[in-house]
Amino acid sequence: MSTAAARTVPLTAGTAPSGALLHHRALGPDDTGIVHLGLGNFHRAHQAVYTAAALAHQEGPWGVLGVAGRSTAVADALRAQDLRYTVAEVSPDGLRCTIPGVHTGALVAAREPERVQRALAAAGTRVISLTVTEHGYTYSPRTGGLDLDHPGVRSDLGGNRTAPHTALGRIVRALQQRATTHGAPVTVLSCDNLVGNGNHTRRLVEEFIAGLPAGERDELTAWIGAGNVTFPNTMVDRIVPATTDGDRAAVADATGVRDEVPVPAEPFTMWVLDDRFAASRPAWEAGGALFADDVEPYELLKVRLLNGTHSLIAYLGALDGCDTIPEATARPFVAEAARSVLWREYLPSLTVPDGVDLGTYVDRLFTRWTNSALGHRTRQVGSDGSAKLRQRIPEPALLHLRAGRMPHHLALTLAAYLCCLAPRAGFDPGEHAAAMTDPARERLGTLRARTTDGPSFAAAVLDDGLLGDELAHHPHFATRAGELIDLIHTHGPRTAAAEAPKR
Ligand code: CS2
Repeated sequence: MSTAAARTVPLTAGTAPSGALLHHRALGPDDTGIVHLGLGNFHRAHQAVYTAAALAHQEGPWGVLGVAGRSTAVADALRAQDLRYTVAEVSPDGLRCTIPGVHTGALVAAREPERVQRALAAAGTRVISLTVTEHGYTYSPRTGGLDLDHPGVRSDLGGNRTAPHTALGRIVRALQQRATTHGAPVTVLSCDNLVGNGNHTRRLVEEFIAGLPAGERDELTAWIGAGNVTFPNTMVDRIVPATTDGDRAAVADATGVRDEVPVPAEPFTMWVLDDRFAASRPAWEAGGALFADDVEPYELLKVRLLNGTHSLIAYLGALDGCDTIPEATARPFVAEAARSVLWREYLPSLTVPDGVDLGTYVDRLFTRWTNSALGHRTRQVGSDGSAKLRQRIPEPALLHLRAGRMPHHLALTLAAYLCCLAPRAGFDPGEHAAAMTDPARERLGTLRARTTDGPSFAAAVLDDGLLGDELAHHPHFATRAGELIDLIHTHGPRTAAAEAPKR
């Protein structure tokens, strides 16, 4: 639990950002050892910073080639800036600007797919890492397995080798290329908030391979099975909002240089990994990364206590008119609901890892959520709930339901999500809920239109597989969520939250 060592840029205009470079040797394309899928803010304020600390500690072939999926904006801006950008650590004490300086290229998969595939398959690439968000794994919420109905998956399995549309397709085609050419081993490193993210990625890769023609399938399966590819589990943590014009201006003020793509981030950062690398790795521990024998307890702690509670804060806050997470957490009814879901419903579903002091961890979560200088928005955390909630709600909810207890605040999380995304006619969830993006929005609207009240809507959503198969077999959970939906519609989120039993 630490931040990478870095210099602090004084908050005076005119300071050259090069004064804050975390890693000093200029890297070129030949230094690429990591190809990272997902060039978003999280990667640039997390793995890139740890890699910079590792390289500052010990030189090695660990430059990062960043690959955006479709969006060209970040990649083009980075190219125009010599692949440099600022990480602006935002806290109530001010701004601390650093430049990781670890990227060796920035590509866009949809625009230059051959270059991306070549890089993924290159013998010098020893790690393929990913931050493609929960949604980017193209898995079916119902089964947890590969979504064979996804148009991108269908196309990628249907022989689209050179320009795959999905992250899974890109990885599998590259593994095939590696297996049939140089055979150099590689680590596939998921850095997304999926429980058992390495195991889950491995399962999806295997399911993708199972869809290939027999000859290709068997050869690749044998090569992977021989230990040439590993899929370590990781727990990643750092709150990283989207960049605003205000961030660009603040960074320009602090450093004297205009950066089009700075990344605001909280000071806190944490990374816990399985040390199962097929072809070595950077010395990320130099940046504070922790290598543990069993990462799962850390993942559950983080995905449930932080991410799960975060979702409830975002949906209740948005429904109550809050633009930001700090604003929402400052509302007593939201903080109360957050404490209840965290202590009473998420916590009993996990084992706290040795060495983590729970009280300190939870206090720190609330401090992080109330970092108002950061301006993390409810619409950001609330977006893609259909992929996120599948990771957060079902297992803890089932644990309580099987023990004969109703997890009211997990039901409230689902209810608030559904009111944000598919409100009943005549109910205005507000601009922040309206701005949430979610691939399931249309589907939820259709289900809402087919049903008459909250309980029948919630039941239809669960039957549809939003939270997996099993929760649909507990109809009283849908009924409880549905009652809370109706309460939100008639009396608002405060009344609904007050209805749920207090801690
Ligand atoms: C958030 C996460 O958007 C979300 O769902 O809960 O992005 C959260 O900020 C990070 O996981 C913190 O590490």
